[in-house]
Amino acid sequence: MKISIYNKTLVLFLSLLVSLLVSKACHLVDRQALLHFKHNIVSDPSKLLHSWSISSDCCSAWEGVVCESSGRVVNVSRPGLVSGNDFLVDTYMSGTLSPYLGNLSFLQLLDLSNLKDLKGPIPQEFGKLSHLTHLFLDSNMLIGSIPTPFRYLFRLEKLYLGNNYISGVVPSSVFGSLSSLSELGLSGNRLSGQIPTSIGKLVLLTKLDLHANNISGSIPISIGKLKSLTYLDLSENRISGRLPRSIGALSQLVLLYLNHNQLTGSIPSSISGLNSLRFCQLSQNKLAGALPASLGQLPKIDLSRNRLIGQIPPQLAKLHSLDTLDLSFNPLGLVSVPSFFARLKLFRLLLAKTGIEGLLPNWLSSSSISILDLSSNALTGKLPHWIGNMTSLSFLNLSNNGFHSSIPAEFRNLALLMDLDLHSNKFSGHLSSIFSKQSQNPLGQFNSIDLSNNMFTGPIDEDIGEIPTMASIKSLVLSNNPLRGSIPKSMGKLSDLQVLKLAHNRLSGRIQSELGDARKLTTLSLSSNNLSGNIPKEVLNLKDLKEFDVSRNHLSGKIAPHKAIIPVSGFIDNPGLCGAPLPPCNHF
Ligand SMILES: *[C@@H]1O[C@H](CO)[C@@H](O)[C@H](O)[C@H]1NC(C)=O
Ligand SMILES: *[C@@H]1O[C@H](CO)[C@@H](O)[C@H](O)[C@H]1NC(C)=O
Ligand SMILES: *[C@@H]1O[C@H](CO)[C@@H](O)[C@H](O)[C@H]1NC(C)=O
Ligand SMILES: *[C@@H]1O[C@H](CO)[C@@H](O)[C@H](O)[C@H]1NC(C)=O
Ligand SMILES: *[C@@H]1O[C@H](CO)[C@@H](O)[C@H](O)[C@H]1NC(C)=O
Ligand SMILES: *[C@H]1O[C@@H](CO)[C@H](O)[C@@H](O)[C@@H]1NC(C)=O
Repeated sequence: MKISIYNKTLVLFLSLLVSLLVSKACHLVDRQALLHFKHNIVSDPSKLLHSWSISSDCCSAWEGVVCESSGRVVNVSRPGLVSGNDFLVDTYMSGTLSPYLGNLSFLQLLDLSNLKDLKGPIPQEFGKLSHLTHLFLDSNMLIGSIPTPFRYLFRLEKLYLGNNYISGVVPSSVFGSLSSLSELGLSGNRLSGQIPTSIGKLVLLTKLDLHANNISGSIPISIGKLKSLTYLDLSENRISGRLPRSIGALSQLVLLYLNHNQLTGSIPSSISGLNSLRFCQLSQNKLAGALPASLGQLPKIDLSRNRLIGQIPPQLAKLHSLDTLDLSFNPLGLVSVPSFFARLKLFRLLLAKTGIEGLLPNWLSSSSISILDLSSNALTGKLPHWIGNMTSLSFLNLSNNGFHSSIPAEFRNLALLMDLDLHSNKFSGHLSSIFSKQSQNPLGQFNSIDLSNNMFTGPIDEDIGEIPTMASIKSLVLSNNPLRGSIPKSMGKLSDLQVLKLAHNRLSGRIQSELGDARKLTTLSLSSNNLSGNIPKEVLNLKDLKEFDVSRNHLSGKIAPHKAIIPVSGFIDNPGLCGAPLPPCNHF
């Protein structure tokens, strides 16, 4: 008895010793498979596979290869993007995926993600990798369809094939059998067809990302069986039909993105059961009917660009955590903004084209809204003096309304305002209250201003280029006003200005050569004014100039040689102007 136990222990010890000694000696089949993979890689600029040499052992010497003690390869990890605590390696690898990789019968993890340039199809042979738990091939240039033999990957837990050119349908048989799957990422491909009903069998799924494909059909009712789902992104597809009531059963759901589809019908009331929901996007669909009375405790509600009608449910007033409400572009017929909004602590309020009429609601004066979009409504009357009390404003869009007044002096108090769009109203008077607003810090410097299609008479402030709040403006659009005066010389000092549109005004005087100092200008539109003199070569030769239009003025002289390709239409109707692309000067 004793001896026998001793013998057994000895045998065990010896076999352990042997296994330790021979461990890490790479199995020939695995070695062959990896070498064949390397063979099919035609470019490896960062030498990710440099250590994979014939003369060394694949288990002990090859970077990114991990074996188990018997010498079988279990993990292969050579992604193109590796981030550590304070480093980030980003590289690529060109080539195709060798079918030999299918011979790595003990493989658990294959990570060839983010290599950017892996081409060709995913080999059918990958269906033989029956031990595979993790497959990451995302962010490459892979084509073809998802191989049907994937249905044999019973142990697969995470499958990421996103950002490739994978086409075809999402095979029903695959979904039906991958019962261990917890994360599935197929976004940014060219997948079409429907989401198979069999998806309901993936009960362990926590993350499902199919966004940015060409998926059609409706959302299967069986989706309600995915009780562990926390992340569901089906946005940017062509999914139609109604939102199934069963979606309300996904009580773990934190993120629900269904925006940019063709969903119809009303939003099911069951959606109020999504108690964990924090991020929800249903915008850009064809959702109709009334707004849901409850959307859980969402901090952000974006139902913009749908076909929703009716009033805003008063229950909304109880959403103390609501910071964003976007109902823009729905035929809501709101008439007025409900006054209970005053009690919400909103950061962003977007109600463009929702049928609001009349005066700007008074309660706004005491709100701390930062982003306000009430554009494309039927607001009228004056811009009130109390607008200056909305000192938290950073973005204001009141375009496409019927405001008719000058800009009150108090507008100067909007110290944080960066983007202002007042186009297509009947605003009149000076511009100084806008341009020379107060601002203590760079946070309040203007980024964009659009005052086009109004009745502003100006003139444009002579010192516009020296006003601190204008120092980093990128886009200034003042077209279609009766602006008088000249184009200030100081505009050349707006060193970040990319877009300057002053067309259809009554500006006179010369185009100053100093305008050429605004080095970042890409678009310069001065058409239909009363400008005279020649076109300074400094302006014509602005390095980034893409769009240039000085037509319909009184400019004269020879057009200086320039690199930008400017069509004739950009110069026409200036009686004194000549030279390419207009007819040569000696014709005059
Ligand atoms: C292989 O990868 C899996 C999944 O990331 C991991 O859990 C496992 O620890 C790895 N095995 C070895 C031996 O590194
Ligand atoms: C999307 O699928 C439809 C057919 O369902 C097809 O006509 C269309 O070309 C596809 N679009 C893309 C971008 O693949
Ligand atoms: C705007 O602010 C001024 C100064 O703080 C205050 O006197 C005035 O009552 C406020 N107006 C409104 C409408 O809240
Ligand atoms: C303001 O809203 C209109 C639509 O109502 C839109 O076209 C415009 O781009 C918006 N302006 C800005 C600066 O976003
Ligand atoms: C156009 O400018 C000239 C001076 O350059 C001026 O005499 C003339 O009155 C202006 N015409 C209009 C319509 O403003
Ligand atoms: C496994 O891979 C296939 C290609 O898919 C090869 O044809 C086989 O020769 C290879 N088998 C071995 C044992 O290396």
